[in-house]
Amino acid sequence: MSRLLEGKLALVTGIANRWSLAYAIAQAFAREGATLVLTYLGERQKVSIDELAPDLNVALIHPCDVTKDEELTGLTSALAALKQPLHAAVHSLAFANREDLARPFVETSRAGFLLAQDVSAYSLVALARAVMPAMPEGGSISTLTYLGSQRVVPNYNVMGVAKASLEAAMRYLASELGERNIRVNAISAGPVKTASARAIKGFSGILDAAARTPLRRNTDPAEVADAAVFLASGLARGVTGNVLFVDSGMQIMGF
Ligand code: IMJ
Repeated sequence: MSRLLEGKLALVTGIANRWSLAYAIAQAFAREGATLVLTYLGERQKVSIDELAPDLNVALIHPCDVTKDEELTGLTSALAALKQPLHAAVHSLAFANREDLARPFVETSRAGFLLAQDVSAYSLVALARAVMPAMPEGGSISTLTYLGSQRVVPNYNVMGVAKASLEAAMRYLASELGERNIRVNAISAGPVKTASARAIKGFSGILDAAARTPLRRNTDPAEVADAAVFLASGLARGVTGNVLFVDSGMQIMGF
């Protein structure tokens, strides 16, 4: 059986722990034959990644704080040192201050707003610029987004604005990088109980909405991961600038 990512090198950011969507994506990429470059933020994530990496097919584990320009140029250098073309990159990163996901949106501070934009949206632009030199043969950049970018989801608040910005950035990048045969897309995942979601008050109520989705179930990280495999693979060679919903169909419902 041939595998969809055989012989490809893929960068996966945002593995915080075994529940991360990025980890499900890394597992699916490895299953499909990809060699991986993983980035992490801070010592706690490094410990997690070192534990998970042996099951993947990892060529490099590299620190990367996307709010620091020098860490992104460091990533560019580390990719160049591998001396093999990069075919895919996955951006699976977001952060907002906890209090901005709990109090009224109108209370959002300037600093909190800018922090969410920096980590969750601008980082896609910065990451795209950092990986471009390693993609001489073209490639695929995918990011993770959420319905809260287009609709009001209780408490999503400043992250909803950041995801709207992320999706728009994805389209502008798709438009510009197309001439290099680099495709840029977003996957809009339904609610999944990751570390980023568990921290949210009322999250189990959100999961109960699964009963009203067309597929009558919650989103499985493996479903998101298989969509990421598709976008990174040649099967998606004509797909760029899209938001692909992997959400049991929740997005189409009006009640
Ligand atoms: C997050 C907040 C409110 C509602 C939410 C979420 N729903 C879902 C999420 C319904 C599914 C998770 N999600 C899609 C996110 O993008 C989460 C981002 C996030 C989470 C945290 C928690 C801990 C923290 N900062 C965060 N920043 C971003 O301190």
